Amino acid sequence: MAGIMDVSYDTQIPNNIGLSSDRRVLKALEKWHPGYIDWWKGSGPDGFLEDLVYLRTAVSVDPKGWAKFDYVKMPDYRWGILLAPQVEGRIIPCGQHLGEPAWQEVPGEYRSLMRRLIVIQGDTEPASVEQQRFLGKTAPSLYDMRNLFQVNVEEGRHLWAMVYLLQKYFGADGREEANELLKRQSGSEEKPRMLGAFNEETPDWLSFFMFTYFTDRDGKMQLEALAQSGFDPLSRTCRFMLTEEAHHMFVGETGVGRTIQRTCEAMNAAGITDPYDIDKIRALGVIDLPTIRKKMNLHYTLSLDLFGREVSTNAANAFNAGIKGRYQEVKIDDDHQLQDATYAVSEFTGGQILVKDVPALTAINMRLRDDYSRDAAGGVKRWNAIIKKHGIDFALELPHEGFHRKIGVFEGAPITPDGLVITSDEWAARRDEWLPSKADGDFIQSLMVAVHGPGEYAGWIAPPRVGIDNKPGDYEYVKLYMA
Ligand code: BYC
Ligand code: FE
Ligand code: FE
Repeated sequence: MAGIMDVSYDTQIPNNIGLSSDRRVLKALEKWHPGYIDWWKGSGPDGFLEDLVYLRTAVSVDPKGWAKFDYVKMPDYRWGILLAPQVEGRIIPCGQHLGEPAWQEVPGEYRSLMRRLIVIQGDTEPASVEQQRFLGKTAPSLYDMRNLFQVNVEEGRHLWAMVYLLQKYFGADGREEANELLKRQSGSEEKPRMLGAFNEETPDWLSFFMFTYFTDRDGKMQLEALAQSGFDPLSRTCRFMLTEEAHHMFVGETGVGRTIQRTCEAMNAAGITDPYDIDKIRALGVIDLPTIRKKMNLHYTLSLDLFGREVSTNAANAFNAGIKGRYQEVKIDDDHQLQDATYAVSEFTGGQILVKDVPALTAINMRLRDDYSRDAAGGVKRWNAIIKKHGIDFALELPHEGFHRKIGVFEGAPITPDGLVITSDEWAARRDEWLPSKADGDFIQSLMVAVHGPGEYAGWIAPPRVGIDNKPGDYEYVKLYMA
């Protein structure tokens, strides 16, 4: 029997929002659909349009079992509109409307602020697919290839999620924004994506894993903040997206972990104890730990920039309006309006790093970023445990907030990963100690060879401990189409 949590497949667009009886929105989405498919074919995974990929598709929004797995050609994937169930009597959890019933329509006064946040969120989703476009060709295994494509189709679905909100609640300008989301392109000179990190390259698989660990985690935190929105359809949309996001970060954490593990195993087998004996380690066909650290430094700092400025009136306005909450807003024990509260924020003045208390309302971005850093530290600890288990004297540590920043108080500041202020000349001279150099990139690129045998893995990465959907080690996660 179909329940309220079930997804209906009676229209071209699977949904749990009764789309078949909302003709206006159904029509608008059906009109947008061909452009989306064109975008997928032209900007999504390069090649692989005919291959059968073992993907999960949502059949319910019940957290206990929402997915089914099956072989699908990616252009035939059923991208749908899925909202978490409405919570009876939900109230606005923060800001000046605290305690009022959550909005089911967009209040006129907040329309443009709300639209802007939805557009920014929507823009990142296709951007990430574009950034990962060429990775399928060098997948280190069919297992990894399938995970890449799973992440890609779900980021595509996240675009649908935002486009639904634009089409349903924002009329003509929403429709216009929905079309624009298919026109901007990651890395484009004329029409780039909106946020910095989404115009960077994802040139190799270690970058992909770092991206899904660090940048998808920004996605998690921003979605958590939007899940607290007083605009209930946005909240429900983001709550379901978060259940998908967990897998993206799993792919990142285990991908980096397996890379580290393989490096440590190879070092042990060759009797190499010095992690800085880079030439010898690279000769084993694995990625040395210092280079892995540089990749981590890069992706973590690019992701910190995604939280915006430490002190932001935009963020204060969004919180005060009840459009965006804090991480786990309803569990925080305070007035949820931040009338007198303060929050500690770093400043960089006269070449010195100082910490200052500012009104908490203006430090909403900073607080979310701090929650992010705590969340991101968990996996780093688990990566270090792998290194330790192999008896190698090396540890990863997230760099100082002032290192390599392009947004906020530390923009362009010459600060080391340890938080030391140095001269700009010294920073430039030492850059390649801390961030991937051209030579590092070339070396990693040299390891990026496709491995297509079921159960086989490229030499630089360890196999996963368990399969997807409990499948055995030699499962054929992608059935490659031979033209
Ligand atoms: N790049 O007051 P501020 C994801 C702009 S990831 C370029 O601090 P605000 C995903 C800013 O727009 C999550 N520009 O800004 C992950 C503002 O411009 P205006 C994506 C930037 O608004 C992996 C000005 O600088 N979702 O889902 O407080 C794979 C002043 O800054 C940047 C969201 O981000 C930047 N990094 O904070 C797939 C949620 N940072 O207004 C998907 C929605 C700032 O002066 N977005 N600027 O012209 C927001 O909540 C906020 O807009 C931001 C920025 C947190 C991004
Ligand atoms: Fe996403
Ligand atoms: Fe994601």
